[in-house]
Amino acid sequence: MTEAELIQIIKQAAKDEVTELDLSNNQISSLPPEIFQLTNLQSLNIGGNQISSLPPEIVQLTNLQFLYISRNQISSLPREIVQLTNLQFLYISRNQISSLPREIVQLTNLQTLKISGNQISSLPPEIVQLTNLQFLKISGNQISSLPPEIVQLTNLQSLNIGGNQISSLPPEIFQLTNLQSLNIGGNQISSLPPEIVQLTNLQTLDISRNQISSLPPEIVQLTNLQSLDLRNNPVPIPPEILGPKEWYKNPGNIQEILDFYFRVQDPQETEPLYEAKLLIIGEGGAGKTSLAKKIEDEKYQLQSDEKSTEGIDVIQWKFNLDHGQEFRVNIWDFGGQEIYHQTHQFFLTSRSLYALVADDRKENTDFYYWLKIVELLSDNSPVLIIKNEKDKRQCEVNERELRGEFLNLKEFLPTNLADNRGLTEIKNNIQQYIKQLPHVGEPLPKIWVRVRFALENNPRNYISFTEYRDFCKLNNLTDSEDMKRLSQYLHDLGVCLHFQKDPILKHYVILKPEWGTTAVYKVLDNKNVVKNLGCFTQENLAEIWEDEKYKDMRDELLQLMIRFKLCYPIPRQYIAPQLLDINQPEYTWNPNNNLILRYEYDFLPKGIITSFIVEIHPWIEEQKQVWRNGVIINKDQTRAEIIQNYNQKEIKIRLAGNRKKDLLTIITHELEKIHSSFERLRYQILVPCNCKKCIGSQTPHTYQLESLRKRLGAGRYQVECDQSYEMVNVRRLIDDVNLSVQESNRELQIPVSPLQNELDRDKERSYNSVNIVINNKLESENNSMSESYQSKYHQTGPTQFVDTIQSGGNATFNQTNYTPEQQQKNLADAAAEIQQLLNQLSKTNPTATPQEITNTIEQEIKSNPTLKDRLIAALKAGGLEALKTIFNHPAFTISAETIKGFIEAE
Ligand SMILES: Nc1nc2c(ncn2[C@@H]2O[C@H](COP(=O)(O)OP(=O)(O)O)[C@@H](O)[C@H]2O)c(=O)[nH]1
Ligand SMILES: [Mg+2]
Repeated sequence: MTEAELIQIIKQAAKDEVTELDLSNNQISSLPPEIFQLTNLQSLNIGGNQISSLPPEIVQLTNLQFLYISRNQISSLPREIVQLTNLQFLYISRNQISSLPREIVQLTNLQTLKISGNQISSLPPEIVQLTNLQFLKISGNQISSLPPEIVQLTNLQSLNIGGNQISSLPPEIFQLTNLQSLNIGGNQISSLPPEIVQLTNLQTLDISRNQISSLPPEIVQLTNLQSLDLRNNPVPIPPEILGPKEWYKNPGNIQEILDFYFRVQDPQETEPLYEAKLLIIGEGGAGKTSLAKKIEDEKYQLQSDEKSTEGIDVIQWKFNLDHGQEFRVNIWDFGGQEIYHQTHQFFLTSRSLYALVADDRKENTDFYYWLKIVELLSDNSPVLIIKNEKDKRQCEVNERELRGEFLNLKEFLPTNLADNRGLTEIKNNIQQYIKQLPHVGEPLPKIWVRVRFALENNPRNYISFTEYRDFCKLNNLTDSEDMKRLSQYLHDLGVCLHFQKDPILKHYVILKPEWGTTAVYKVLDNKNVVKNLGCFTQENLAEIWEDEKYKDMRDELLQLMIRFKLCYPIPRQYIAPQLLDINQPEYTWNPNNNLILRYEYDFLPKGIITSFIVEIHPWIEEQKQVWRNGVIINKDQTRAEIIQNYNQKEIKIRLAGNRKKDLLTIITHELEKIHSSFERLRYQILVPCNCKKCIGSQTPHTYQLESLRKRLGAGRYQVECDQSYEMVNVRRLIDDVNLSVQESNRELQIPVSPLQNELDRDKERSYNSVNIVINNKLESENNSMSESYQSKYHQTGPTQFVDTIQSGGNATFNQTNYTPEQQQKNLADAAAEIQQLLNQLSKTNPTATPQEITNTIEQEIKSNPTLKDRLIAALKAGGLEALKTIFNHPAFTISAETIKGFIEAE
């Protein structure tokens, strides 16, 4: 905004005698004196500008109640500000203020004071006299202690002192009984005093990023507490339970956190689990299988024609710890084929030890790839490099260079497996490093360990969830929530597979993950499937999985493939995109008026484009324009071309047609979902220039999205094009590609676009068309009425509708589109929509109260006439029982009676 424009606005405001003025985010660097004549102002927002000082004349705005000056460059407040005694809300966050004037005490009406992100090292003691304060936020400063007098702020409801240098809390703080929210994350607090119990109104407590190693038992008495963030503290609670690593996501379920913690506090109740994974990786033929076998048994004879490993083999190796306890190592031996790379993200887990076997006979092309992928997926787990010198040949590895780049590289160990040279050293090192893995040996509930032991000694490849429940009961684990928690924990540890959210797979606990993966890879390794460029049929599967151990589980194995994003259905067959033709098919493309976006990766793991193809498959042009490195999608007269160039480490997107922006949003959303499964994936999004010269060009100048955002954040609203030297508007560049939402917020956003819903529905429909009929055994396993009712409708996806054919226990596949009675379809469709809504809720707001959930559903019913009609139909056909089925969700309990009330009211 130019100075003249600003003065114009102020003049107008004076004329209109406005009481509110919003001048935020306008690149204003100083306030013109005219503004201080707007004495009617009650609210002034000048946030997000480049104002470096606030003139004393501000005092003239005596009616101000709300003053927002956050995100400027103000280094000190004028003393006069304290005369604005009508102020109730004062926001001065993210400036460069190093101290507050003592006289601030005069602002006796202040209710909200936010001064986070400044350089304040101590609070004036007088602040405690602001007894009307309800919200106080002083996070991100350099405060090392709070005055005991803080107790006087009796009206405080929310106190945020996160990100300071506070090492202990004054006991007086616990007398602030009106506190509902307390954030002390990111300090140096090492204990939480029992007095916390006095904060009976507390709803949210954030103590993440501190040094807390124990919790006072009293904390369970805080019955209003709904959210407890303990992430990044040395507490003996597995990170899976504490919650997702991303700070901006909600922490884990508080009940689970407290349950777990207090159970493990009782030594009678716990036992350490000494168990961890060793993953052996490297190229085919490097000697991985030989190494695994040699670790297990030194006398193992090398095989001259060792058949190369299919899928994954898991071998157990046990050794004794110093205090006699047995340590169990699960050695995972990976087949080296490239085709397996796509499932790595499911198995290369953190909290594991890695052994990368190097063999210098051939060029180690994949060597670097492996190190990168471990770095990417496994949260800096330690890696040992085993230099397999096969006889006397030297294995050259550039140690120094690799150590410089990969900080998780621990040791380089030479060996010759033929005569066991170096083997003892390797085993010693494995023991050393595996013992030190985080969370190894931490106490676990005794019953968990017992169930784990029982499962481990079960020779079967998989058991049904009902059998799993029986196992648990047999071992005194009776709480059904706890059963699920344990299977989740074991799944996270990589001990077994249990996809709790998958409508088919949730019915099984796969005790031997290698059984599942080997089966899956049998398909991808199959000669016919390879010859047919990834295309296969039910008949092929029946043949590939004819073995006894797979026969009864074909549906589930196929579902596992879909879960792993290894294939997608098209009418009468399936496509595994990794095996598609490498050559780009012929197609026409109109280069006029394209929207272009590029992803540039620091390191591009394999499998991103093929996963993307699976995700977007319903919209593939004629189900034909797809190849191993790219795809054309066609939706509502809009086409998009998405091509991966592996060597350039980039994915290029071009769109043509009417709804380019909408379609691009879907594409970026799907890509980002895939990216988020790689913990440390780094990439740039390149946004095309829209200046006169670049617009419509196939080779426009591009800007990094991230630097555009930074630019905006720093209040720079224009940027020069490198090709035309024209100045272009930064915000418009970002808006052009629909990426205006902050990266970190994108996750939190529910993708509400109708187009996204359409894709999700089309996907479900596509999986439905497979029309898998689950074995009858499933039906008999579900003992509760509503669950078995539900399983009919939820088999391959949340929107599944299946026409159940009693097929004598065998899986039958039926290619016809479903044509059952309309009533049932209504029920299935309504269930699908509701499940989707609930899944979304469970992700975005896992701690939603029952009231919040019902409100959301009520709104959805009101605003979605189709859903309403379906629900009415379902209610008519199936009564309350039908509603119970529809609203059955693992994360939430919803009262069907209440829902019935809504529907009837509508
Ligand atoms: N002479 C010799 N042969 C080895 C050594 N390590 C592995 N081999 C042989 O190399 C071949 C491939 O080994 P294997 O363990 O199957 O490799 P993988 O594909 O990485 O699992 C087999 O024939 C092994 O017997 C070694 O140290 N010395
Ligand atoms: Mg092998």
